[in-house]
Amino acid sequence: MHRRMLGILIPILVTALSVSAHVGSSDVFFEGDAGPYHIYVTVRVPQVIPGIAEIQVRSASNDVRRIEIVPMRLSGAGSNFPPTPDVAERSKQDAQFFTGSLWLMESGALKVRVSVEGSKGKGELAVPVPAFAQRTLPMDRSLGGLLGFLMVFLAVGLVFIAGAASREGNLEPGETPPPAKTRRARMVMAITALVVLGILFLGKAWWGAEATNYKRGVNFFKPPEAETRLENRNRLVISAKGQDPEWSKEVEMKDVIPDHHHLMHLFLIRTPGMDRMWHLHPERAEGGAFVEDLPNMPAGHYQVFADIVDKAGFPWTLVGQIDLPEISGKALAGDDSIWTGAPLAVEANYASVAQLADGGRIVWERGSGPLAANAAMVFKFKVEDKEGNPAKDLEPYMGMSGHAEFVSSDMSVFAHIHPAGSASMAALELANGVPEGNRAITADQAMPDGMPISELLTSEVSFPYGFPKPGEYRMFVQIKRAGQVETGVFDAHVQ
Ligand SMILES: [Cu+2]
Repeated sequence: MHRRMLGILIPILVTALSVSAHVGSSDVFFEGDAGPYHIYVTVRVPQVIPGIAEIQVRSASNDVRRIEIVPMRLSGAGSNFPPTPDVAERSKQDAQFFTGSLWLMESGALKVRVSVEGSKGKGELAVPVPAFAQRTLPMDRSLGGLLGFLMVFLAVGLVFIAGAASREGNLEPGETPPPAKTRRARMVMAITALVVLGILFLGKAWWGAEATNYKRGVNFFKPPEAETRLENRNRLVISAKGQDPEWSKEVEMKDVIPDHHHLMHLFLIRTPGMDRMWHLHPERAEGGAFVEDLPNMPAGHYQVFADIVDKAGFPWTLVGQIDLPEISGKALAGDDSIWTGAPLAVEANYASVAQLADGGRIVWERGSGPLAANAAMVFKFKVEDKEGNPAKDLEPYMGMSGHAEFVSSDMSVFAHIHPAGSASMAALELANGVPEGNRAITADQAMPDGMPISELLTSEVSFPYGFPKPGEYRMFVQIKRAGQVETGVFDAHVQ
């Protein structure tokens, strides 16, 4: 019995680990402004669809009276006609904390619209939620047994009821049924049994078709494979292959939309050890593949994560691996960046300070105490110049004050996070109706790259996020100072 249970549990664990839209990190973390109110939103996405999403909203100020939440499609039909919103419940212990549960009825690119009411009037925003079934729930054994027993009981009962009705239906009390009636009753019972068996058979076929459909949905949303090959010594060609054969028809590379300035954000991490990381931006070639002329790279085994956003606003991370020979390539340029340092596998560095190439440093204000899995947190980083003063030379990097990649040591978690949270910026813009021409960044964060930012950016950058499970993680925090992209790396042990 125990061994059989284990047999059921292990496949569930395996499938639960492989989820897309980031990798292994399906919950949504968000920070932003609903009109005059600064709020933090966490959406715990259900493992099965239809399923219940748990929504948590924290207001930064104490002047919020009421918060309403409602799920909608991210874009297209249905995105402008919300159903009646639910009122989020205010916590009794903490007046700035609100929670609610929402049914998500379909998979795909959804959003949760959050409407805030308080002493400064009304405000509203939408948080993109990529909803997808991550696994098939097995039926509980005792429930299965009970339902099976009820089915047999009902089926057999029906046959006997039909027989009894035809045999004794119009008898006087106490009268014995004549043999002709008994014979007819047997006929009726046989026919009823056939009909019941027919219904059961059709029911099983229907159940099977539904289950197959559902399983296909689960496969559809698994992270697509990044198929990579090297051409002409340093040209990396990346194409995508879904784990479901229909995937490539639904998600066409020619239709992916730009996400903070680029159609694809490609991360190459040398494994094991994660001692080198490249953040590159391949161009789309004819036929839909992406190509990147690689910079100088040492030979090694590389983990590939490539972020794209499909036309509906659903974020996908293509996942792959490639063995590369030593590459002498082009110089890094534009938004591309590299980090080199000590390997995680050999010496995890739990320091909260990361040295930068120019003598400056990034300090993680992590507070004390262990880091817990599944807790929504705000990761705050202070940037200092080489004198130890708050850096005054931060610039927007691809439209934002910072970018962070959270990667687990076994590569089962990869999340590319921004100050606004874990949603892709393209989806955030779609969800909030930012016009096409202004797609690079959300309206309230519009900061053209290259402009001096002393007035716009402070020396701090923060990211709302939560580790999805215990383990060792490496966090790459990327900022831009005086025209130069710099990466600070922090290791975290999560319990
Ligand atoms: Cu980014």
